[in-house]
Amino acid sequence: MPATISESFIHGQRLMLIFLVALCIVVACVLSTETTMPTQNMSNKERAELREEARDMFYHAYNAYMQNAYPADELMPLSCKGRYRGVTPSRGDMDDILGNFSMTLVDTLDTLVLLGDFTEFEHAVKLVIRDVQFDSDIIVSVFETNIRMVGGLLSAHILAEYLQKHADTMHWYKGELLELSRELGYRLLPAFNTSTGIPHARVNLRLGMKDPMLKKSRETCTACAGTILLEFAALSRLTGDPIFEVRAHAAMDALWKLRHRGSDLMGTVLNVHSGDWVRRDSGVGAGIDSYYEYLFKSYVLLGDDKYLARFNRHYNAVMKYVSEGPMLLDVLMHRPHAKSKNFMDSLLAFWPGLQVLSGDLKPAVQTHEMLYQVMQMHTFIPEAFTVDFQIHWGQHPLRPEFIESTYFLYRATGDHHYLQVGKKALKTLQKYAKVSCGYAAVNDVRTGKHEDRMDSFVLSETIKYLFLLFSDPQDLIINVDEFVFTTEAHLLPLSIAQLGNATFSFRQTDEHNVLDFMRTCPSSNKLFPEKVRKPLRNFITGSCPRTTAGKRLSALDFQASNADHLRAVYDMGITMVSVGDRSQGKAKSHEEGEMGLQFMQEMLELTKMQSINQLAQLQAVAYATDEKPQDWIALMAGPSHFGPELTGDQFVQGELILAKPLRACDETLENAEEAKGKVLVAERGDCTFVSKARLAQKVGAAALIVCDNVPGSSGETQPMFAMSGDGKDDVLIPVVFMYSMEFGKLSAVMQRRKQPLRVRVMQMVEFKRWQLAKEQRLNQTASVAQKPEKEL
Ligand code: DMJ
Repeated sequence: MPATISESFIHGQRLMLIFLVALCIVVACVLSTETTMPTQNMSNKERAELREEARDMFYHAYNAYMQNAYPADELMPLSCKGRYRGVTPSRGDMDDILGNFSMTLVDTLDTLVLLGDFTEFEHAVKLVIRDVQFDSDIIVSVFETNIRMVGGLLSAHILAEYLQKHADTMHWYKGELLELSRELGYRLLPAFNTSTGIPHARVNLRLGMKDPMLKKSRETCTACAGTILLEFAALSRLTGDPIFEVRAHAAMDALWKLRHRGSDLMGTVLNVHSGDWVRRDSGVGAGIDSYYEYLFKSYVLLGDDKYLARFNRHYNAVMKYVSEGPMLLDVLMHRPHAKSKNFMDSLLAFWPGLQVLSGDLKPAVQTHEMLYQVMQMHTFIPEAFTVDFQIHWGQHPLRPEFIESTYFLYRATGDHHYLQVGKKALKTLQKYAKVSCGYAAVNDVRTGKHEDRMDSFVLSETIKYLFLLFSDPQDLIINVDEFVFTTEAHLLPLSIAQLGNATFSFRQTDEHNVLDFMRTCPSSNKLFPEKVRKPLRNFITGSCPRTTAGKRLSALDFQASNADHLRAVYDMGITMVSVGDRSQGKAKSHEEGEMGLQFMQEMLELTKMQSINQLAQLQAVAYATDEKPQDWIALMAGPSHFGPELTGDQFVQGELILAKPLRACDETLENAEEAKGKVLVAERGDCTFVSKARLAQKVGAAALIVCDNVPGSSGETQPMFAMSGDGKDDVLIPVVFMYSMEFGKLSAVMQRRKQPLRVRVMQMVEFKRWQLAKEQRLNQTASVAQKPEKEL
């Protein structure tokens, strides 16, 4: 039976009700029983063995690189040779990380010190000084060159001086690595000559921006522009040349101005000249991740309060709009109530680690747990996965983010669960990624097929975090709590702040508002700045204020942007999750559990109002059957961020036709002629939503419906989302998305009919209004005729 609009709307309400009732049951259960999760403790012996196994992993990969690839940037572990820019076949944009500057060795230097291998460190530093040069006619990524090369050189310089002082070694060293990093910094600077101060994404190491290939350079990502400050501030403070820090602060200031003033969210891609957003999707993963990380860590490293205030503003926004229970789903910065994607990317796995550092432990634990489930399900965390943990993109380049978060969670909690998680990650790498010549990326986690690729972060981050996880801090050669880890896990000492900053005077800015501190966790001014910048673990324990019993939070007062409210709600045993989510909250105490029940009651009331909002975003694909041609039935569909928005009484009506081939990714369609003026259906996959839309438009279709390619998916059980575009404004036909179950209904009707099926694409709320108006008209007619009321 096809669901009518009222049915599906009511069904949606019912699901919400079931969800809320289920939560109430969860709350009720914890009022009577206290459940504990058994954690298998790990013996010191086993932990030490795992540490040694991590060390062996390091040398297996490092020796493979040094013996078969050096001085290349990367090792190709399957062909067991080096990857050189311009020599090895190009992989397109991906190769922008390569500058023929021995990237893997530079990126790895500080790991050698952490492992206590001073001999090899000294040897490697000598090699870098002898071999690495930057005067190449090569275009590189500013972001990657900064985090891997500048960061690697700086960290190695700092540690070389540290060893001179504390280990009585390397007395020959005279700051050559710092000189190299200064030179590289100068080569990156031309990228900052933009009207906004936000750097270009790429620069030519020799020609700066004068390379003709860079003439059209316009777009960069938020993370690309916002992940410069730690390295550039260190560079300025160590060399005494303020230019680097000045430029990096200016870029951060310019980015901050581009936030959406209503939501406090940022997009992911922008135009460096105009400051216009090109992609307004906003999450915590790809394209934006380390921007948030650098706001927080810039505060920790430099002690400048404005970065904490900014971080807090964004953090509140993320927790309000992006975070849904353990999930983190992109929204649009200017329409934050609409999800813009129904999948998450693996880069967001760094977020729990950042939450730990900022003191918000509970959501960190939850998201980490969700990621662990994904990992257990697919062996590795795939590059992208859906809300029901299906694979969206199956690649896995041995990324560090999940292990990084595991490390910080272990340091914060001491919970051996995280050691077990780390063990699982380590053994998985050994079993599925280790090859005779290093560690190979996984091309698809479903097949386990390898790729001829070992990114430099495997040595500089993935294995480093594993080694740290299984090491006792007191056994390490340096006190890691005196350092900030950059996004590439390079170590920058907190003492850098004491070197002073010649670049700007400290000032109170309007955005530096006491409220920003109070609304977030940690929330006490007293904690800052000394304790934050001391041992990291000290500012995690007990730093978050909790709503005290007695001051009950009512659902009407509840604001999802208020971190204290969120925590109070968690403490009542309520986890804010989407329908279908498996996680659950656990009340802190009996009283708080009761408050949770009351809160849920109020939420039921508010839900009615929220449904109205959700309905406004929804699109409809409506049709009438042969049997009842007057009775239109609407199936729910999702909107797109490209193409015209159908509002008010606007709609597009036409015959339904399936694209041939169904994916509609080719130059044209086999049935292009037939598709003219009709509502075309194309299946999701193989190419972007917007390219299908362009093809539909090209063949003259009146509208496009993209149907999902995941069997069994439905808007009744998973959040509807809006399809992302690519920032261009050239699609002029409406485009909507239907999950498989809803489209299945349409396709069944289509197949039953002998005649073509005509559909109407419109806003769901308008459909609802249209139906109500029809009902009212019929009612009036019925009452005028004084006939008994009939079901319509
Ligand atoms: C690393 O180069 C850095 O951690 C960066 O911030 C994100 N991507 C990779 C690892 O996945």
